[in-house]
Amino acid sequence: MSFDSGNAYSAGSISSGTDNGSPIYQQYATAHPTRGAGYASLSPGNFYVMGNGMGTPSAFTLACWVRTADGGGSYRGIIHKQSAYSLLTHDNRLGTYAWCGSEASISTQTINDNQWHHIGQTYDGSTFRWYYDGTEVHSYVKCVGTSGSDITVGRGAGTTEDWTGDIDEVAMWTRQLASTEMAELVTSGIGLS
Ligand SMILES: [Ca+2]
Repeated sequence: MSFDSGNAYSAGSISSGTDNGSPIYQQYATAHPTRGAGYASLSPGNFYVMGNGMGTPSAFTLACWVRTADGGGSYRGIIHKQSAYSLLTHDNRLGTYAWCGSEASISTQTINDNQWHHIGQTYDGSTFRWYYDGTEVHSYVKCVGTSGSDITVGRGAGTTEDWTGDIDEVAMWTRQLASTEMAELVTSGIGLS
C-alpha cells in the first residue's frame, strides 16, 4: 500500500482491500525518496481491511513506515490478523501478539515521538524479530495461530484497538526478510520481491 495515488492497495502478496471509515490520503510537500508521493492518516474508526491475503504462512514479514504522537495506552493494531499474528503498539512501545497460546511480547522500543520511523516484524517459523529503522531491536520465540480472519491495517482486536497516526508503504512478504533486506527497505523502499 503505497498511498502515492490514493488508495493503492497492492502490498506484496496482497492486491485488494477496502476502506473502512474515512482514511485521509495525504501528499508529501516534496516526494520522499523512499516513501514516494503520498501517505495515509488513520484515526479510530478509520482503517483498512485487506482480506485474508497471505493467510498464515510458515514464514513472513510485515513492514511499514509510521508516524504517531500517540501509540496508545493499551493495544493498537498496525498490521493485524486476529487469532494469528499482529504488529502493534502497546503503551507506546512496539510489540506483537501471537495466538498460539495467546501471548503478547512487547519491546522496550517506544514509537510516539511523532517522527517517521520504519518498523517491521519478521518470522521464520519460530522466532519473531522486530526492526526499528532497519535495526533489530527485539525478538522472541513463539508459534502463530491459524486464522481465516481478514488482515486489518490500523485496527487490532476491536474498536478499542484502533491506531492513530500516519502510515505509509505497508508491505507483506511470505518469507522472512534478512536483516540486510530490512535495512535496505529504509534506504531504498519496498522494491523487494
Ligand atoms: Ca507512499
